[in-house]
Amino acid sequence: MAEAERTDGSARERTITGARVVVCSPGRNFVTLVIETQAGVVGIGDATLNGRELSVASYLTDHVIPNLIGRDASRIEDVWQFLYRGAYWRRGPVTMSAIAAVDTALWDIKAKMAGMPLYQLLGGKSRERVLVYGHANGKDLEHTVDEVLRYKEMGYEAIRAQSGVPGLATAYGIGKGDMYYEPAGEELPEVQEWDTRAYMTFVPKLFERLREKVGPETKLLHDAHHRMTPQEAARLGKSLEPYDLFWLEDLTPAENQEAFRLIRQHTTTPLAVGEVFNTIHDCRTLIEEQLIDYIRATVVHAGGITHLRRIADLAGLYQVRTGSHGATDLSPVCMGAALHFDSWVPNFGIQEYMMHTELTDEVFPHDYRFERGFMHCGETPGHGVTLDEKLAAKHPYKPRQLPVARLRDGTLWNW
Ligand code: GCO
Ligand code: MG
Repeated sequence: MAEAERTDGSARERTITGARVVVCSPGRNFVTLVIETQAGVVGIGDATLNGRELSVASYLTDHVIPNLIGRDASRIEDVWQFLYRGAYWRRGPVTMSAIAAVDTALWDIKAKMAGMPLYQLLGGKSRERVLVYGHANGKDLEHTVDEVLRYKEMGYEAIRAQSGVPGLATAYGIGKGDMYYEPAGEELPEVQEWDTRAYMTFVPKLFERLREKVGPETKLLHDAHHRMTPQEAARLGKSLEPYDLFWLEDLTPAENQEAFRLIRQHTTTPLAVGEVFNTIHDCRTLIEEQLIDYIRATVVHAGGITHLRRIADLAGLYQVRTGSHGATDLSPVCMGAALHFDSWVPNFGIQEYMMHTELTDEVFPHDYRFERGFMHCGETPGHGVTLDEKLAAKHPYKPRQLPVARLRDGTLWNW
């Protein structure tokens, strides 16, 4: 019998009877929250925070789950408010990822009980398919050009290009293998060298060549990964204007949102920010002053569907569009939920899509699919992603941390 059919919809049936955290490592670490109800309907949420997985797992197990047992799973908003306000200590990546996991699991349960795919509960589809961008990463300029052309062959209409920089041993975004990029490689952080000048001299050359090769149609994106000062960021944006980028991402850290005023005054290159944001407060000024074009907050790190929707609605007032983070360190559970969100959200821009490994896809069976540059969420009730716990148990947690960056003189910089 299907889960939805077992439910009689009464309050007793909706009671949360159990919840547990599953940490597994099918190629990389993932944290998943599983919530069970009296009716037997189960929902899951992603709680993965790259390099800090066990902190979220512990926050969930020690402080969140005891508060969930006995509650009505249908009261998503009230549970969200309880976990956010009720903790007294607000915001932060660990807390907000934990809240996101609960929120995603509860939306999954509600949609399953309603017998509907999640996008229907959000208000139905605003589009037929979800535009995604893939990652073309090369060790040098020529290799990156080849990779971009390879992604174009695969049907991508939007491609992010990252390249090794002459004179720098490592650069953000350059993976070891061919298809799968994963930055968290070592038990203790790998130290990578950084030189802004070398980078800023090189990047315009890369995009000049890329634009020549791909023509005017392909949407090209680039991630600067927080390395510039605001003034350098402004100059980089200006120097890339002739190559008509879809966006330039994370030019400078955004704890100080006002820093973007300077960048914005000097360049018309579209700006994207937000993968490390947890709440609407992290981007309020950026949005209200129209200092960015795309907000990259995501389901798992920004408090779940419930909170991401608030961010997107604020952004919509200012013609800022969504462009959610979708790296491999966000599990397929997050991707599934994000695709339902993307299918609904009126001010959708683009979705980042990095393929998970085959093993990850086996541990998290799902009904979303990629087709010639676009993703499609499925029609299964819920968000359409499940967890094979038996298989997950065969791939236990492995300690891994993200790299750090240092300038040539040894100064610690932003990775
Ligand atoms: C992106 C991101 C990622 C992050 C990673 C950190 O734009 O996809 O910058 O690659 O570096 O998610 O865990
Ligand atoms: Mg990024």
